[in-house]
Amino acid sequence: MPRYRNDERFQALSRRAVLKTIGAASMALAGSAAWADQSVRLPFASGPQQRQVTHDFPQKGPMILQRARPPLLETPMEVFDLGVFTPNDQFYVRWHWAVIPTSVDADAFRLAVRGHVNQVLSLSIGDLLKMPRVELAAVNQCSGNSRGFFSPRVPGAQWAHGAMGNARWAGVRLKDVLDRAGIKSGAIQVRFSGLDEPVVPEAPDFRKSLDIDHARDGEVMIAYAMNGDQLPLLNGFPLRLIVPGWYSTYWVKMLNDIEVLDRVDENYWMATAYTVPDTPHANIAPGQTGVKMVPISRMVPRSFFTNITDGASLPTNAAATIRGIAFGGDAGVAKVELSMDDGQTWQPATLGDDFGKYSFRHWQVAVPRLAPGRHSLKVRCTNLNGEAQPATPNWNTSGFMLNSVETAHVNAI
Ligand SMILES: Nc1nc2c(c(=O)[nH]1)N[C@H]1C(S)=C(S)[C@@H](COP(=O)(O)O)O[C@H]1N2
Ligand SMILES: [Mo]
Repeated sequence: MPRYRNDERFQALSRRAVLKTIGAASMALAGSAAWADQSVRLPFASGPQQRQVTHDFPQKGPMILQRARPPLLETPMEVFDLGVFTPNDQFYVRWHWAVIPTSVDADAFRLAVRGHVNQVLSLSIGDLLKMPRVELAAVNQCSGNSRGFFSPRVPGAQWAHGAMGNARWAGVRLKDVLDRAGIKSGAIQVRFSGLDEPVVPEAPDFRKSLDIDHARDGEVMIAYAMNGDQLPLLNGFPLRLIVPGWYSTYWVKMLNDIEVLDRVDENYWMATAYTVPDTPHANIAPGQTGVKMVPISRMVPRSFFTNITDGASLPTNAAATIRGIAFGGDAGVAKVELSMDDGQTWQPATLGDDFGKYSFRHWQVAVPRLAPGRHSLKVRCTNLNGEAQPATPNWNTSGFMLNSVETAHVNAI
Protein backbone atom coordinates (compact mmCIF):
# COMPACT_ATOMS: atom_id res chain seq x y z
CA MET A 1 0.00 0.00 0.00
CA PRO A 2 1.37 3.46 -0.80
CA ARG A 3 2.18 5.27 2.41
CA TYR A 4 3.57 8.74 2.95
CA ARG A 5 5.91 8.36 5.90
CA ASN A 6 9.01 9.29 3.94
CA ASP A 7 10.18 12.61 5.41
CA GLU A 8 11.72 14.11 2.32
CA ARG A 9 8.64 13.43 0.29
CA PHE A 10 6.35 14.70 3.02
CA GLN A 11 8.24 17.99 3.22
CA ALA A 12 8.06 18.43 -0.53
CA LEU A 13 4.32 17.79 -0.42
CA SER A 14 3.86 20.23 2.42
CA ARG A 15 5.62 23.01 0.53
CA ARG A 16 3.34 22.49 -2.43
CA ALA A 17 0.32 22.37 -0.15
CA VAL A 18 1.29 25.66 1.46
CA LEU A 19 1.41 27.30 -1.95
CA LYS A 20 -2.03 25.91 -2.71
CA THR A 21 -3.32 27.16 0.63
CA ILE A 22 -2.20 30.71 -0.04
CA GLY A 23 -3.85 30.65 -3.46
CA ALA A 24 -7.14 29.35 -2.10
CA ALA A 25 -7.15 31.64 0.89
CA SER A 26 -6.55 34.85 -1.00
CA MET A 27 -9.18 33.94 -3.60
CA ALA A 28 -11.69 33.32 -0.86
CA LEU A 29 -10.90 36.57 0.92
CA ALA A 30 -11.27 38.59 -2.25
CA GLY A 31 -14.77 37.34 -2.96
CA SER A 32 -16.36 37.07 0.46
CA ALA A 33 -17.33 40.41 1.94
CA ALA A 34 -20.25 38.68 3.67
CA TRP A 35 -17.80 36.75 5.81
CA ALA A 36 -15.73 39.77 6.77
CA ASP A 37 -16.55 39.57 10.46
CA GLN A 38 -14.71 36.23 10.60
CA SER A 39 -16.77 34.55 13.29
CA VAL A 40 -20.19 32.97 13.76
CA ARG A 41 -22.45 32.78 16.75
CA LEU A 42 -23.38 29.24 17.78
CA PRO A 43 -26.92 28.38 18.82
CA PHE A 44 -25.93 25.89 21.56
CA ALA A 45 -27.49 26.04 25.01
CA SER A 46 -24.27 24.65 26.53
CA GLY A 47 -20.87 24.72 24.91
CA PRO A 48 -19.05 27.30 22.81
CA GLN A 49 -20.96 30.46 21.87
CA GLN A 50 -18.75 31.52 18.99
CA ARG A 51 -16.30 30.11 16.42
CA GLN A 52 -13.88 31.55 13.89
CA VAL A 53 -14.54 31.46 10.18
CA THR A 54 -11.40 30.25 8.40
CA HIS A 55 -10.28 30.79 4.82
CA ASP A 56 -7.02 28.95 5.29
CA PHE A 57 -7.63 25.43 4.02
CA PRO A 58 -6.66 24.35 0.50
CA GLN A 59 -9.54 24.26 -2.00
CA LYS A 60 -11.89 25.60 0.68
CA GLY A 61 -13.70 28.90 0.96
CA PRO A 62 -15.04 30.28 4.24
CA MET A 63 -15.66 27.46 6.73
CA ILE A 64 -16.46 27.38 10.43
CA LEU A 65 -13.29 26.25 12.16
CA GLN A 66 -13.82 23.71 14.92
CA ARG A 67 -10.36 22.14 14.89
CA ALA A 68 -7.37 22.58 12.59
CA ARG A 69 -5.52 19.27 12.96
CA PRO A 70 -6.98 16.95 11.98
CA PRO A 71 -9.46 19.32 10.35
CA LEU A 72 -13.06 19.69 11.48
CA LEU A 73 -14.60 22.33 9.23
CA GLU A 74 -18.30 23.06 9.27
CA THR A 75 -20.46 24.42 6.45
CA PRO A 76 -22.12 27.73 7.37
CA MET A 77 -25.92 27.26 7.37
CA GLU A 78 -26.43 30.08 4.84
CA VAL A 79 -24.74 27.97 2.18
CA PHE A 80 -27.69 25.56 2.20
CA ASP A 81 -30.02 28.42 1.22
CA LEU A 82 -28.18 29.03 -2.05
CA GLY A 83 -28.84 25.76 -3.83
CA VAL A 84 -29.67 22.11 -3.33
CA PHE A 85 -26.08 21.06 -4.05
CA THR A 86 -23.38 22.07 -1.60
CA PRO A 87 -20.38 23.67 -3.34
CA ASN A 88 -17.17 21.65 -3.04
CA ASP A 89 -15.31 24.62 -1.58
CA GLN A 90 -17.77 24.88 1.30
CA PHE A 91 -18.47 21.18 1.82
CA TYR A 92 -17.77 20.19 5.43
CA VAL A 93 -14.61 18.30 6.40
CA ARG A 94 -14.04 15.70 9.07
CA TRP A 95 -10.98 13.48 9.67
CA HIS A 96 -10.13 11.26 12.65
CA TRP A 97 -6.35 11.07 12.35
CA ALA A 98 -3.87 13.86 11.68
CA VAL A 99 -1.56 12.03 9.29
CA ILE A 100 -3.26 12.93 6.01
CA PRO A 101 -1.35 13.24 2.72
CA THR A 102 -1.27 16.91 1.78
CA SER A 103 -1.19 15.97 -1.88
CA VAL A 104 -1.72 12.75 -3.81
CA ASP A 105 -0.06 11.90 -7.11
CA ALA A 106 -3.04 10.73 -9.14
CA ASP A 107 -0.82 8.99 -11.75
CA ALA A 108 1.00 6.88 -9.19
CA PHE A 109 -2.11 6.20 -7.10
CA ARG A 110 -3.41 2.61 -7.00
CA LEU A 111 -6.54 1.11 -5.46
CA ALA A 112 -5.91 -2.40 -4.10
CA VAL A 113 -8.67 -5.05 -4.11
CA ARG A 114 -7.63 -8.11 -2.14
CA GLY A 115 -8.63 -10.65 0.48
CA HIS A 116 -11.28 -13.27 -0.23
CA VAL A 117 -11.16 -12.79 -4.02
CA ASN A 118 -10.12 -14.88 -7.04
CA GLN A 119 -7.75 -12.24 -8.32
CA VAL A 120 -5.99 -9.44 -6.47
CA LEU A 121 -6.30 -6.09 -8.30
CA SER A 122 -4.25 -2.93 -8.34
CA LEU A 123 -6.32 -0.33 -10.20
CA SER A 124 -5.15 3.04 -11.47
CA ILE A 125 -7.46 6.02 -11.86
CA GLY A 126 -7.19 5.38 -15.61
CA ASP A 127 -8.46 1.82 -15.12
CA LEU A 128 -11.50 3.13 -13.24
CA LEU A 129 -12.21 5.81 -15.85
CA LYS A 130 -12.52 3.03 -18.46
CA MET A 131 -15.25 1.28 -16.46
CA PRO A 132 -18.99 2.16 -16.76
CA ARG A 133 -19.61 5.57 -15.15
CA VAL A 134 -22.52 6.08 -12.76
CA GLU A 135 -23.83 9.25 -11.18
CA LEU A 136 -26.01 9.85 -8.13
CA ALA A 137 -27.06 12.77 -5.91
CA ALA A 138 -26.64 11.92 -2.24
CA VAL A 139 -26.38 13.56 1.15
CA ASN A 140 -23.15 13.01 3.05
CA GLN A 141 -23.95 13.50 6.75
CA CYS A 142 -21.74 12.85 9.76
CA SER A 143 -23.31 10.57 12.39
CA GLY A 144 -22.65 13.34 14.91
CA ASN A 145 -24.17 16.16 12.87
CA SER A 146 -26.01 18.52 15.31
CA ARG A 147 -24.28 16.97 18.34
CA GLY A 148 -23.87 20.46 19.85
CA PHE A 149 -27.64 20.49 20.45
CA PHE A 150 -27.62 17.37 22.64
CA SER A 151 -28.93 18.04 26.10
CA PRO A 152 -27.46 16.89 28.40
CA ARG A 153 -24.26 17.62 26.49
CA VAL A 154 -22.20 14.68 25.18
CA PRO A 155 -18.47 14.66 24.37
CA GLY A 156 -17.26 14.76 20.76
CA ALA A 157 -17.16 17.33 17.99
CA GLN A 158 -19.74 19.99 18.84
CA TRP A 159 -21.29 20.38 15.39
CA ALA A 160 -24.26 22.59 14.65
CA HIS A 161 -26.23 21.44 11.57
CA GLY A 162 -23.41 21.97 9.07
CA ALA A 163 -21.74 18.53 9.20
CA MET A 164 -23.73 17.57 6.14
CA GLY A 165 -23.75 18.34 2.43
CA ASN A 166 -25.33 17.19 -0.80
CA ALA A 167 -23.42 16.51 -4.01
CA ARG A 168 -23.68 14.78 -7.36
CA TRP A 169 -21.18 11.97 -7.10
CA ALA A 170 -19.76 10.23 -10.16
CA GLY A 171 -17.62 7.14 -10.33
CA VAL A 172 -17.91 3.39 -10.73
CA ARG A 173 -20.11 0.85 -9.02
CA LEU A 174 -18.34 -0.94 -6.20
CA LYS A 175 -20.12 -4.05 -7.51
CA ASP A 176 -18.33 -3.77 -10.87
CA VAL A 177 -14.94 -3.56 -9.15
CA LEU A 178 -15.74 -6.52 -6.89
CA ASP A 179 -16.97 -8.56 -9.88
CA ARG A 180 -13.71 -7.84 -11.66
CA ALA A 181 -11.76 -9.31 -8.74
CA GLY A 182 -14.24 -12.18 -8.37
CA ILE A 183 -15.64 -12.74 -4.89
CA LYS A 184 -14.96 -16.19 -3.44
CA SER A 185 -17.83 -18.02 -1.81
CA GLY A 186 -17.93 -17.49 1.93
CA ALA A 187 -17.34 -13.73 1.70
CA ILE A 188 -19.09 -11.96 4.58
CA GLN A 189 -18.04 -8.30 4.52
CA VAL A 190 -15.94 -5.85 2.53
CA ARG A 191 -13.56 -3.55 4.40
CA PHE A 192 -12.41 -0.11 3.23
CA SER A 193 -9.42 1.96 4.21
CA GLY A 194 -7.79 5.19 3.00
CA LEU A 195 -4.38 6.86 2.88
CA ASP A 196 -4.69 8.59 6.26
CA GLU A 197 -3.00 7.07 9.30
CA PRO A 198 -3.05 7.34 13.06
CA VAL A 199 -0.47 9.61 14.63
CA VAL A 200 0.88 6.75 16.75
CA PRO A 201 1.22 3.24 15.29
CA GLU A 202 -0.64 1.56 18.18
CA ALA A 203 -3.83 3.50 17.42
CA PRO A 204 -6.39 1.82 15.16
CA ASP A 205 -6.26 2.78 11.47
CA PHE A 206 -9.62 4.10 10.25
CA ARG A 207 -11.40 1.18 8.56
CA LYS A 208 -15.06 0.60 7.83
CA SER A 209 -16.91 -2.44 6.49
CA LEU A 210 -20.18 -3.21 4.73
CA ASP A 211 -21.97 -6.54 4.46
CA ILE A 212 -21.20 -8.28 1.18
CA ASP A 213 -24.79 -7.93 -0.15
CA HIS A 214 -24.80 -4.22 0.60
CA ALA A 215 -21.39 -3.81 -1.06
CA ARG A 216 -22.79 -5.55 -4.16
CA ASP A 217 -26.15 -3.71 -4.30
CA GLY A 218 -25.12 -1.69 -7.38
CA GLU A 219 -25.66 1.64 -5.58
CA VAL A 220 -22.55 1.82 -3.42
CA MET A 221 -20.05 3.75 -5.50
CA ILE A 222 -16.35 4.50 -5.71
CA ALA A 223 -16.50 8.19 -6.62
CA TYR A 224 -13.85 10.13 -8.50
CA ALA A 225 -15.97 13.25 -9.05
CA MET A 226 -18.09 15.53 -6.92
CA ASN A 227 -20.39 18.16 -8.45
CA GLY A 228 -18.65 17.72 -11.80
CA ASP A 229 -15.16 18.30 -10.46
CA GLN A 230 -12.45 16.18 -8.89
CA LEU A 231 -12.84 15.68 -5.15
CA PRO A 232 -11.18 18.33 -2.97
CA LEU A 233 -8.20 16.77 -1.20
CA LEU A 234 -9.88 17.20 2.18
CA ASN A 235 -13.01 15.42 0.92
CA GLY A 236 -11.01 12.40 -0.17
CA PHE A 237 -9.14 13.02 -3.45
CA PRO A 238 -8.71 10.98 -5.58
CA LEU A 239 -11.37 8.37 -4.59
CA ARG A 240 -13.95 7.94 -1.90
CA LEU A 241 -16.69 5.48 -1.12
CA ILE A 242 -20.31 6.68 -1.44
CA VAL A 243 -22.84 4.71 0.59
CA PRO A 244 -26.17 6.31 -0.35
CA GLY A 245 -28.59 6.72 2.55
CA TRP A 246 -26.03 5.71 5.18
CA TYR A 247 -24.11 7.92 7.58
CA SER A 248 -20.82 9.24 6.28
CA THR A 249 -18.65 7.21 8.64
CA TYR A 250 -18.83 4.52 5.91
CA TRP A 251 -17.87 6.96 3.14
CA VAL A 252 -14.15 6.22 3.36
CA LYS A 253 -12.01 8.99 1.86
CA MET A 254 -8.72 8.67 -0.09
CA LEU A 255 -9.86 5.09 -0.56
CA ASN A 256 -6.86 2.94 -1.54
CA ASP A 257 -7.62 -0.45 -0.04
CA ILE A 258 -10.60 -2.80 -0.39
CA GLU A 259 -10.40 -6.11 1.42
CA VAL A 260 -13.02 -8.83 1.08
CA LEU A 261 -13.44 -10.60 4.43
CA ASP A 262 -14.68 -14.09 5.22
CA ARG A 263 -15.71 -12.93 8.69
CA VAL A 264 -17.41 -10.03 10.43
CA ASP A 265 -15.07 -7.07 10.89
CA GLU A 266 -14.58 -6.45 14.57
CA ASN A 267 -12.11 -3.60 14.32
CA TYR A 268 -12.49 -0.66 16.72
CA TRP A 269 -14.28 1.57 14.17
CA MET A 270 -16.98 -1.07 13.59
CA ALA A 271 -17.43 -2.78 16.96
CA THR A 272 -16.79 0.03 19.44
CA ALA A 273 -16.93 3.46 17.82
CA TYR A 274 -19.95 4.35 15.71
CA THR A 275 -22.42 2.12 17.50
CA VAL A 276 -25.89 3.25 18.57
CA PRO A 277 -28.54 1.88 20.93
CA ASP A 278 -30.74 -0.68 19.17
CA THR A 279 -33.87 1.28 20.16
CA PRO A 280 -36.35 3.47 18.22
CA HIS A 281 -34.53 6.67 17.12
CA ALA A 282 -31.38 5.29 18.84
CA ASN A 283 -32.91 6.97 21.86
CA ILE A 284 -32.13 6.18 25.49
CA ALA A 285 -32.54 8.05 28.76
CA PRO A 286 -29.36 9.72 30.04
CA GLY A 287 -27.73 7.28 32.47
CA GLN A 288 -29.60 4.25 31.10
CA THR A 289 -27.33 1.17 30.98
CA GLY A 290 -27.46 -2.39 29.64
CA VAL A 291 -28.58 -1.27 26.19
CA LYS A 292 -27.79 -3.43 23.17
CA MET A 293 -25.52 -1.48 20.79
CA VAL A 294 -25.35 -1.99 17.01
CA PRO A 295 -23.22 -0.36 14.27
CA ILE A 296 -24.83 2.86 13.04
CA SER A 297 -26.29 2.44 9.56
CA ARG A 298 -29.06 4.12 7.57
CA MET A 299 -29.97 7.79 7.90
CA VAL A 300 -33.32 9.13 9.04
CA PRO A 301 -35.38 12.07 7.73
CA ARG A 302 -34.48 15.65 8.59
CA SER A 303 -35.52 19.16 7.60
CA PHE A 304 -34.12 22.62 8.23
CA PHE A 305 -34.92 26.29 7.84
CA THR A 306 -32.36 28.02 5.64
CA ASN A 307 -33.64 31.60 5.35
CA ILE A 308 -34.58 32.19 8.98
CA THR A 309 -32.65 31.44 12.13
CA ASP A 310 -33.82 30.84 15.68
CA GLY A 311 -34.28 34.27 17.29
CA ALA A 312 -34.74 36.11 13.97
CA SER A 313 -36.95 39.18 13.59
CA LEU A 314 -39.44 39.24 10.72
CA PRO A 315 -41.39 42.23 9.45
CA THR A 316 -45.17 42.13 10.10
CA ASN A 317 -45.96 44.35 7.14
CA ALA A 318 -45.15 41.93 4.35
CA ALA A 319 -45.92 38.40 3.31
CA ALA A 320 -42.84 36.23 3.53
CA THR A 321 -41.53 33.03 2.08
CA ILE A 322 -40.12 30.57 4.58
CA ARG A 323 -37.85 28.03 2.98
CA GLY A 324 -35.32 25.34 3.66
CA ILE A 325 -34.04 21.90 2.79
CA ALA A 326 -35.09 18.38 3.70
CA PHE A 327 -33.93 14.87 3.05
CA GLY A 328 -35.54 11.51 3.68
CA GLY A 329 -32.52 9.57 4.96
CA ASP A 330 -32.50 6.26 3.12
CA ALA A 331 -35.82 6.92 1.35
CA GLY A 332 -37.14 9.88 -0.65
CA VAL A 333 -38.97 12.86 0.82
CA ALA A 334 -42.75 12.20 0.88
CA LYS A 335 -43.73 15.53 2.42
CA VAL A 336 -42.48 18.51 4.38
CA GLU A 337 -44.84 20.38 6.69
CA LEU A 338 -44.57 23.74 8.41
CA SER A 339 -46.21 24.72 11.68
CA MET A 340 -46.60 28.39 12.60
CA ASP A 341 -48.13 27.69 16.01
CA ASP A 342 -45.60 25.55 17.85
CA GLY A 343 -46.75 22.27 16.36
CA GLN A 344 -50.52 22.51 16.88
CA THR A 345 -51.39 22.74 13.19
CA TRP A 346 -49.33 21.92 10.12
CA GLN A 347 -49.48 22.97 6.48
CA PRO A 348 -47.79 21.27 3.54
CA ALA A 349 -44.75 22.90 1.99
CA THR A 350 -44.17 23.05 -1.76
CA LEU A 351 -41.28 20.79 -2.68
CA GLY A 352 -38.55 21.77 -5.15
CA ASP A 353 -37.05 19.60 -7.90
CA ASP A 354 -36.52 15.93 -7.12
CA PHE A 355 -32.88 14.88 -7.65
CA GLY A 356 -33.45 11.33 -6.41
CA LYS A 357 -34.21 9.72 -3.11
CA TYR A 358 -30.83 10.36 -1.47
CA SER A 359 -30.62 14.08 -2.30
CA PHE A 360 -31.52 17.25 -0.44
CA ARG A 361 -34.83 18.68 -1.57
CA HIS A 362 -35.84 22.31 -1.29
CA TRP A 363 -39.15 23.21 0.36
CA GLN A 364 -40.96 26.50 0.75
CA VAL A 365 -44.16 28.03 2.13
CA ALA A 366 -45.53 31.48 1.39
CA VAL A 367 -46.85 32.73 4.72
CA PRO A 368 -49.31 35.60 5.18
CA ARG A 369 -48.52 38.67 7.29
CA LEU A 370 -47.55 37.68 10.79
CA ALA A 371 -49.28 39.12 13.83
CA PRO A 372 -46.85 41.14 15.93
CA GLY A 373 -45.15 39.17 18.68
CA ARG A 374 -43.33 35.89 19.10
CA HIS A 375 -44.05 32.86 16.89
CA SER A 376 -42.70 29.36 17.15
CA LEU A 377 -42.13 27.83 13.70
CA LYS A 378 -41.50 24.13 13.19
CA VAL A 379 -40.63 22.07 10.15
CA ARG A 380 -41.11 18.31 9.78
CA CYS A 381 -40.14 15.85 7.05
CA THR A 382 -41.78 12.48 6.42
CA ASN A 383 -40.05 10.05 4.08
CA LEU A 384 -41.52 7.59 1.58
CA ASN A 385 -41.28 4.79 4.16
CA GLY A 386 -43.74 6.78 6.29
CA GLU A 387 -41.06 7.64 8.80
CA ALA A 388 -41.41 11.16 10.27
CA GLN A 389 -39.10 13.27 12.43
CA PRO A 390 -39.89 12.83 16.13
CA ALA A 391 -41.31 15.83 18.01
CA THR A 392 -38.90 15.51 20.94
CA PRO A 393 -35.10 15.26 20.70
CA ASN A 394 -33.63 11.76 20.73
CA TRP A 395 -30.54 11.24 22.93
CA ASN A 396 -27.64 8.76 23.21
CA THR A 397 -24.15 8.85 24.72
CA SER A 398 -22.33 9.33 21.38
CA GLY A 399 -24.49 12.19 20.16
CA PHE A 400 -25.51 10.37 16.97
CA MET A 401 -28.61 10.50 14.76
CA LEU A 402 -30.32 13.60 16.12
CA ASN A 403 -33.34 14.12 13.88
CA SER A 404 -36.12 15.72 15.89
CA VAL A 405 -38.24 18.51 14.45
CA GLU A 406 -36.42 21.86 14.24
CA THR A 407 -37.97 24.94 15.84
CA ALA A 408 -37.28 28.58 14.99
CA HIS A 409 -38.59 31.20 17.41
CA VAL A 410 -39.14 34.39 15.47
CA ASN A 411 -40.22 37.83 16.55
CA ALA A 412 -42.60 39.67 14.22
CA ILE A 413 -42.15 43.42 14.50
N1 LIG B 1 -10.13 7.92 5.21
C1 LIG B 1 -11.06 8.45 6.01
N2 LIG B 1 -12.32 8.50 5.57
C2 LIG B 1 -13.29 9.03 6.34
C3 LIG B 1 -13.02 9.51 7.64
C4 LIG B 1 -11.67 9.44 8.09
O1 LIG B 1 -11.33 9.84 9.21
N3 LIG B 1 -10.72 8.90 7.24
N4 LIG B 1 -14.04 10.00 8.41
C5 LIG B 1 -15.41 9.61 8.05
C6 LIG B 1 -16.41 10.42 8.73
S1 LIG B 1 -16.76 10.03 10.32
C7 LIG B 1 -17.06 11.44 8.08
S2 LIG B 1 -18.26 12.32 8.87
C8 LIG B 1 -16.79 11.74 6.67
C9 LIG B 1 -16.62 13.21 6.39
O2 LIG B 1 -16.57 13.43 5.02
P1 LIG B 1 -16.11 14.81 4.42
O3 LIG B 1 -14.91 15.28 5.17
O4 LIG B 1 -15.87 14.62 2.98
O5 LIG B 1 -17.27 15.76 4.62
O6 LIG B 1 -15.68 11.06 6.18
C10 LIG B 1 -15.62 9.69 6.54
N5 LIG B 1 -14.56 9.07 5.83
MO1 LIG C 1 -18.56 11.42 11.06
